[in-house]
Amino acid sequence: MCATCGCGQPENGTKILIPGETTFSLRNELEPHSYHHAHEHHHDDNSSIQIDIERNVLHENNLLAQRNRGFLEALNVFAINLVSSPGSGKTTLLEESIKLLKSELELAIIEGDQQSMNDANRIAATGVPVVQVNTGKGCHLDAHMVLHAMKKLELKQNSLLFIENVGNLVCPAMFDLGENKRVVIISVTEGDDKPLKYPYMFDSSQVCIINKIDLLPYVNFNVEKAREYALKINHHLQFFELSATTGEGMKPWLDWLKNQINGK
Ligand SMILES: Nc1nc2c(ncn2[C@@H]2O[C@H](COP(=O)(O)OP(=O)(O)O)[C@@H](O)[C@H]2O)c(=O)[nH]1
Ligand SMILES: [Mg+2]
Repeated sequence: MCATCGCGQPENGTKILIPGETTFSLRNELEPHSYHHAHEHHHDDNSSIQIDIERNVLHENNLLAQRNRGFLEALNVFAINLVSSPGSGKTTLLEESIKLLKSELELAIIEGDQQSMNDANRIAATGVPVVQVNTGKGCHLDAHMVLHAMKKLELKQNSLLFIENVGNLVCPAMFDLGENKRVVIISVTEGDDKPLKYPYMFDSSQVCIINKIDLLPYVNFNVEKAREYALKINHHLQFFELSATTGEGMKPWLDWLKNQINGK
């Protein structure tokens, strides 16, 4: 078990796949100081064991995230970590963004899901390089998985890397992947109180996309309230309101991406 969030131990059952190619599994980069280290210590109660394991898991992840950051910096690659609940439109936003950016920028994508190649196949259809990470029981990507996926992708210099995290507004908040920016997406079908219910995700992100605005006439979602709640959690958040399917509001998002890369 991953003691930080209670999901399956990330090293077990994680697979990295490329559409049309064979699978490979992960080794632990930082053996022997593995996730299981803490249970060798003596503790008086269970809560202190829990805290030690959590600290070790996150400490190990943070070390690898720093390594990823160095890897990305050396190649001058800008990395975006896309986080949201399942179904908010991450893959659709990626598909549409890729179509509009691929003539100008070198792109690469890492897709995270517990199972299936569905999203990698959708991205592969756009013609850009993609790897799928299946986390098995794991409910988030971690820096170790991303390191292997980046190596498998053979990232080009000066490119833009999108990482679509596993759909979950809780656990991915705790795992730094070494990204340059974290972008949280909420869709208008999810309710405008999500920032209050899942504050850590909004606190750890720099950008918040409100997606599916084409559905606003049909749902009870107050955009101003959603923004107000999110800003209560993190007053630095920058917002984009868009519809990945109709294309409304896509331009400011794409301009922001291009500015990030040019201004880096
Ligand atoms: N109406 C509407 N539907 C959308 C929009 N973006 C995504 N969807 C739909 O939402 C569903 C989930 O989208 P997907 O991209 O797979 O979400 P993910 O799980 O976050 O990757 C699909 O049926 C999409 O067609 C949007 O802007 N408007
Ligand atoms: Mg998806």
